[in-house]
Amino acid sequence: MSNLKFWQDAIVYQIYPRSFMDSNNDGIGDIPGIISKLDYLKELGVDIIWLSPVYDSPNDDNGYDIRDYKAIHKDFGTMEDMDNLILEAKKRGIRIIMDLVINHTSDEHPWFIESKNPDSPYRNYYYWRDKPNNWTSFFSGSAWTKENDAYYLHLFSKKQPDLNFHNPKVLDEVKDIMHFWLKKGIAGFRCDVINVIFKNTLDDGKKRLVLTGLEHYHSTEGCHRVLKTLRKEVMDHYEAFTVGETVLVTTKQANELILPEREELDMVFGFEHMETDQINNKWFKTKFKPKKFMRTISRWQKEVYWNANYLENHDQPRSVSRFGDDKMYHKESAKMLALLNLTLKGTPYIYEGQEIGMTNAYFKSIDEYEDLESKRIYALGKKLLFPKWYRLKMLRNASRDNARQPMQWTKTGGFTLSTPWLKENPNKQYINVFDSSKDPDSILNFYKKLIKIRKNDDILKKGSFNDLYISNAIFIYERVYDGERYMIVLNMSKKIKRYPFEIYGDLVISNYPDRANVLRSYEGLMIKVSK
Ligand code: ISL
Ligand code: CA
Repeated sequence: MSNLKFWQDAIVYQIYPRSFMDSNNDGIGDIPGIISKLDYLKELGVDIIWLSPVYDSPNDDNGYDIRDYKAIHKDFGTMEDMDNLILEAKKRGIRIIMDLVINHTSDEHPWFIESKNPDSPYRNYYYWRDKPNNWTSFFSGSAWTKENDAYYLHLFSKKQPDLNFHNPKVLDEVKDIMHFWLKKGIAGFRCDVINVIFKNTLDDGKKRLVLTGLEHYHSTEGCHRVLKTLRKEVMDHYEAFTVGETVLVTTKQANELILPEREELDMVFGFEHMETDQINNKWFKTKFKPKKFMRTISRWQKEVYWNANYLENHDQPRSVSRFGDDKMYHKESAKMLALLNLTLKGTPYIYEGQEIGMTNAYFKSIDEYEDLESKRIYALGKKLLFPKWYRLKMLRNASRDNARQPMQWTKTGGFTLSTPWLKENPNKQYINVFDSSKDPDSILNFYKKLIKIRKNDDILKKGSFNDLYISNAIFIYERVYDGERYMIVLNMSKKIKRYPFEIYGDLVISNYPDRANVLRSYEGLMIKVSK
């Protein structure tokens, strides 16, 4: 691989607009707020911003329930603000990709409102049936809700009815929406739950602990057909790319979506590495087992054509709390994870706040949570007679609100002057951008250094990946390009470990001030190995 596409040669930064920066002090992050922080992102080394949804929405699922695909939510600003963001970002050499949520709309979308009438031409935009099947929703409970005399399908909340991609008109609408945004100069889309958009049949599914019905809509041929059409009729006309959010895919299924000759998507977010600390589903977390995690990452590195490498997003707990130690080894482990994130083969994605080591929320009461999924699981747990302390523990470990607390800009928060929509983390006192930028030893400055190294480095950008050693704590891999070689050595535990073999070479970067003959707690280093 010699010439990289722009999206292969980029650092992507995900912004969750509600939580990033509030410019008008209503407690909700907004687009002018993002604009005010573009210089910060530029300095960090960001090339592409992925914006979680900013479209008009009743906010049942914080914007993943869209009421109007061509309008900006008033909380976030206006279309003029959005145009301005695209422009201001461009001035700084930063491109923007948007979230494309097409598996479902909001139940307040005019199409859905129309579709409630059985005679409407919009009826067939959704799945309306006389009787529900046995499918269950991603947010637990039945995937069907009754409205008047019929039921409609929703794989997510009942305010997120699924669109019917058997109807060619739906596909036309989607094309039109994509053209609308691409013409404005955005550089592509992150495609929400894209591998479940096409339902083969609405037959009952085989009973599963979670997601009964999955086999009827996961990675279907119909989905591949839709993606090929969107690629050919839309994406190919712009300098733009797509990254699919693809739940429950194997490496084989990932390749079937992204191999260049397939002409579908450009890369996908896999979930397998995010599922290595759970039993069955994310609410039942096990202790973090580095070995399983590293093996999974390694397999994706070796088998998938081009990876979208991420450790966090707006649905996942904070990585330093989950895979590191956010107390004793906060700095060390956050930096070690940065090394992992930024030295793998593929496009690195950084989630807002990850670069300063923001941690999980550690809320103590259900009233502090905002996320619909958290509230539903809490209520379901109650029905199942799970004790309260246990339900709170489930949320503490896995709630999506862990990632959604306001960005910590200063000691006092710096996100808003009024009450933020979701409680800020009191650790903003010492985990914040302002202090981090002044401390040469901070996580933030480590990210900056590492990003700078990566930007000018063909080994990291183009080199092959081989794992050399994986144990219960240690991950050693090499990146090789044109006869040159890096070894990346990570201790993913707090235990002090012996090197499994000697490594000679020059230290390029590490999270400790010097090299020792053992691997210290959460030590991570990259060594250029002599020829
Ligand atoms: O976090 C999850 C639920 O436990 C995931 O399964 C998540 O729902 C799944 O990855 C799909 O996520 C995407 O689509 C959802 C939206 O709520 C998420 O925020 C989005 O990332 C529905 O649009
Ligand atoms: Ca605001």
